[in-house]
Amino acid sequence: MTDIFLINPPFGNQNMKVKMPFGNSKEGQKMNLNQLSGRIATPPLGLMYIAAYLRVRGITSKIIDMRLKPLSITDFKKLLEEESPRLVGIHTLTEIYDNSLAIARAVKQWRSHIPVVMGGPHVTFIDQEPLETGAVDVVVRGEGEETMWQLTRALFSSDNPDLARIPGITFAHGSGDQRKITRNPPRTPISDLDTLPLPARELIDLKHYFRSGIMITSRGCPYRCLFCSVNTLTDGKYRYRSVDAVVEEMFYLNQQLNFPMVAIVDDTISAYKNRLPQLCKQLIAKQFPGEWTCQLRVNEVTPDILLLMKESGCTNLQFGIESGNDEVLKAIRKGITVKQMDQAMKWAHEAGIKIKCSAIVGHHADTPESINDTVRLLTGFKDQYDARVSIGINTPLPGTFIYNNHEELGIKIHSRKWSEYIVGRAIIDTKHLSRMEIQQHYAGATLKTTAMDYRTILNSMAGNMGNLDFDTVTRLMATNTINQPPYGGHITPWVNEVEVA
Ligand code: B12
Ligand code: SF4
Repeated sequence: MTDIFLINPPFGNQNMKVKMPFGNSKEGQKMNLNQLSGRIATPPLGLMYIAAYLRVRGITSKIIDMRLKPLSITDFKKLLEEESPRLVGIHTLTEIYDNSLAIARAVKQWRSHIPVVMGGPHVTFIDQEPLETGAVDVVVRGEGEETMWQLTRALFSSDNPDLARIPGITFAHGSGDQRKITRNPPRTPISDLDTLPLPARELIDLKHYFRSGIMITSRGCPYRCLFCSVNTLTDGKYRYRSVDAVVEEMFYLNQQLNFPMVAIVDDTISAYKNRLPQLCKQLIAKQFPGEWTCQLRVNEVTPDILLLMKESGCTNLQFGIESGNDEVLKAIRKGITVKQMDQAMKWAHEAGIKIKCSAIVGHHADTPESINDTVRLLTGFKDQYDARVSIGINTPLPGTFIYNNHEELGIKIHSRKWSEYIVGRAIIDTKHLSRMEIQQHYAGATLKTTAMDYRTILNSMAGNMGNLDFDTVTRLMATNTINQPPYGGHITPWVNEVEVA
C-alpha cells in the first residue's frame, strides 16, 4: 500500500477539443493531446522533491505523471481502488488547474473522506478557489516539503487534526453551511537547500521523458520582472545549493543514470556572482564528462565566465531577452539592456555555446514599433549567431505584478478561465494593443524568427484560440499583414470576430 499519491496532471491547452482531461478513454476520446504531452514532458521535480523528503521520514509515495502517460478517469479510479492511498496530492500550474480540479473531484467521487491536497505555483496565489469547490481540503502555498511532512503527520495520526498550527497552508473545515476556509501564515522558505534529499527519481519512469536529466541548483530569483511570479512565489528569498552538492548531482545524472546532457532548470543560475565560475572550475577540475545547459541573464555574463562554462561542458544556454526595446525593458523592470544582449550573444557565440533566446510580445508598454524592434533583434541573433528563438504572449499569471496591478498598467484582462492563461493565446488588451493585435503580432513574430512555418503556427493557434479548426483560422488570417512589417498596419478582426471565450 502507498501512503500518498502525488499527481502531475496532464496539459490541457494543446487541443481545445478536450472535454475531459483524461486521454484514450470514452470520456476523453477527443483528446489527442496526451500523445503530444508525453513527448515534451519533463520529470516533475517538485513532486519528486516532496516524495524524497517524505520517504526519509517513513511516508511512501507514488508519483503518477498523467502528462507522460494518459490515464482514463476510470483507470485512475481503479488505481485508487487497488492502492488505496491515504492522501492524494495534486500539482497545479495555472494552465492545468482545471485538470488538477478534475482529478480532485475523481478522488472525492471515489472516497470523499480521503484528504485531497493541492500545491504548486497557481494555488500558492489562488488558494480559496479550489477549496470552495469542496473537492480540495488543503492548499499548500509555496514550498511543499516541510509543509507536506507536517500535514501528513497531523492527518495520519488523528481523526481530528489541528491544522491551524501548520504554516503555509490554507484549509477547509466544517461542512455544509458551517464550512469555513482558514489561511494560515506563510512558511519561511527552506534556507539550506543542501539539507534536502535528492529528488526521488526512482519513482518515475525516467527513460520516457523528453529531457530527463533535469535538476535545480537554486530556488527563487532576486529580480522582480513584472511578468514573472518567481519572486513572490519564493517570498523574495533566493537560495542556492553548495557547489559540491551541485557537482555531485551532475555526476550522478551523467555517470549513474547515463544522461549525456544535464539540464539545469533554475530560474537564473547566475544570480549569486561567484557561484557559477566556482561551479565551472570544479567541473573542469573533476573532468565532468557530460554536457550541460542552463538559463541565465545577459547582464550576468562576461567573456571569461562563458569560456569557463564552455570548458566545463556547457554546450547550450538560454537567455531571457523578453524585448528588443530598451524602453519596454525598463517598463517591465527586466534590468537588462539591448546593448548587454548584443554583447552576451556575441561572447556566447565566440565561446562556442549554442544559444536560445526567449522573448515576449504584448508587454503593457509594447507598441507595434517596439515589437518590430524585438523581431529585428531576434532575426539578427538568428542570422548572426544561429540562435534559436522562442516567443510567448504576455500572460498575467497569478502572483505577477501585472496580474496584481493590471488596471494601473492599463491592462484589461479578458478571461478568468485559467485554461486560457497560456503563452500562445492573447487574453489582454494593453493601452497600445488589443488582444487581437497581440495575437497577430505573436503569429508574425513567430513566423519571422522561429523555424515554425505558417501552417504550424496557425495550427497551434487554432488550438490555443478555442475550438477553431485550421481552415477557420486560415480564413481569418488570410488578409492580415503578418508577412509584411511593420506589423500592426491593417489588422483583420480576428478574436473579435470569433468570440471563443
Ligand atoms: C523548470 C521550470 C520549467 C521546466 C520543467 C518543470 C518541471 N518539469 O518540473 C519547463 C521548461 C518544462 C517548464 C515549462 C513551463 N513552465 Co515552468 N518553470 C520552471 C521553473 C523555473 C522551476 C520549476 C521547478 O522545477 N522548481 C523546483 C521545484 C522543486 O519546485 P516546484 O515545481 O515549484 O514545486 C515545489 C512547490 O511548488 C510545491 N509543490 C508543487 N507541486 C505540489 C503539489 C503538492 C501536492 C504540494 C503539497 C506541493 C507542491 O512543492 C514543491 C517542492 O517545494 C519555475 C519557476 C519557479 N521557480 O517555480 C517555472 C514555472 C513553474 N513555469 C511556469 C510556466 C508558466 C511554464 C510554462 C507554462 C511556460 C510555457 N512557455 O509554456 C511551461 C508549461 C509547463 C507545464 N504545462 O507543465 C510558471 C508557472 C506559473 C503558473 N502560475 O502556473 C513558473 C512559476 C515561472 C513563471 N513564469 O512565473 N517550466
Ligand atoms: S523573469 Fe527571470 S530574472 Fe526575471 S524575475 Fe523571473 S526568474 Fe527572475
